[in-house]
Amino acid sequence: MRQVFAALAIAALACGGEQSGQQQQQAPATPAAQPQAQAGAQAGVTGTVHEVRMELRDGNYIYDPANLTIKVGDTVRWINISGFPHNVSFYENQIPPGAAEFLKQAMPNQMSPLNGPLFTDSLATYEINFAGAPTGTYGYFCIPHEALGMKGTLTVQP
Ligand SMILES: [Cu+2]
Repeated sequence: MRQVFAALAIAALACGGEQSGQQQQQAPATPAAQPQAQAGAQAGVTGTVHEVRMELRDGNYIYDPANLTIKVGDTVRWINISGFPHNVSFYENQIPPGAAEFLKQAMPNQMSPLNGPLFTDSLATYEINFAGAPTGTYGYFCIPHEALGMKGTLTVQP
């Protein structure tokens, strides 16, 4: 029975991987040897988390760091520090091919496609995992503060 469950779990992971992008998942060479580990970790997730502060500092609304480079499978965690409400919205015309479809699946609680929710609570966090994400540079902004220059980029590397 245990083997059946493991096989089902692996099949489910494989389906999810195919849906999230056309890039080949770099599956670790551990076929069915570690069913617990495979069930506990989403396919392609590196476990690396990068934090970006959303902040009003010296009169400027900023993401810090404004420009961040990550690897496919990393997680970005935005933190609501001050000057909120803030959010994370991606520019439809400043993201790589295929990224809009990826983000529509990967962004939690979107207000509308590519637009993350507004955060009004101190230290609220917003996380996006980039497993299966198209590589390239993603431009994004904060809806309340775009005109005040609150913008950032993520560069996703293989
Ligand atoms: Cu803002």
